[in-house]
Amino acid sequence: MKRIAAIHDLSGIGKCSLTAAIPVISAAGIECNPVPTAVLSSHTGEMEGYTFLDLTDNMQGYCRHWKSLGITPDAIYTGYLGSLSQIEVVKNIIDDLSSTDTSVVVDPAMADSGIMYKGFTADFASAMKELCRKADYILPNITEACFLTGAEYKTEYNKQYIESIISDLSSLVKKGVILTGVSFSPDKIGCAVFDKSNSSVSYYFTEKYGGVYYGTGDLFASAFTAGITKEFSLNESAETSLEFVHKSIRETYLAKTDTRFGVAFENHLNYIYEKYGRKI
Ligand code: PXL
Repeated sequence: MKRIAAIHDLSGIGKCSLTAAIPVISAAGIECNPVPTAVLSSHTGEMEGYTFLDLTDNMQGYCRHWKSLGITPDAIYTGYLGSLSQIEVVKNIIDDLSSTDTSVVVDPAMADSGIMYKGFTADFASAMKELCRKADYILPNITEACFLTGAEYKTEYNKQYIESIISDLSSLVKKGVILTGVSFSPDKIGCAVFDKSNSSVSYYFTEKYGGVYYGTGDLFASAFTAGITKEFSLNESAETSLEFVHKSIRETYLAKTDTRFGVAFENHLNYIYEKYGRKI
């Protein structure tokens, strides 16, 4: 069985980070090995009074033990990181645990809707850019892409704007850039996929529902990393991830639940299993 090391926080409420990565990667028929970066009582968006236990000091020894067990992940997937020093630790872990066959996927989770998540600064974005240089694939949303490149954040834009951001990001990575949250019309949203092997940009869209849906970036990146690890193409992995997230958002939108608590992805894990689970 293939294995993915997922370097993320564990948030008790909100269905994001590890509570998204573990079920999605498992449904794909891949072992998910978590490297918890922090333990929070909930994610930090639109939530007050959450608890936060930083695990930076635990991470290096945790992964050194894996190394002593002869563990080499097929992919290393990083998401929300709680501090600048944690980025340095994650860079070392990638160097220690990966082989030439290990895919490195970095989701530079730090911002959305034009602003940084609570507690993050411009310094964090610079450090995250350095982490992106270790990646085969990165999956920023448009806000994160702007913080990484210095581009102006816009809510209305055209293909030229998107492709100029992608072009700036492409020098950071080895294989591809998946820019999420791309929308050229009020009723459609999706992603732009840059394949560095042939310099092509492909677009995928689904229906757009109003509202902010927490954890969907993590669900998308988890499904994407699973697809790549099962050796589906970059474009196929991105398209499946988008469809999976779309199904989960649609159900949540129709149920009118409090979106701070995450989307109803559980009922759509069968889609991931059908797409990826059967392939060795
Ligand atoms: O989904 C991204 C994410 C992950 N983990 C924590 C977060 C967020 C976004 O707000 O706060 C703790």
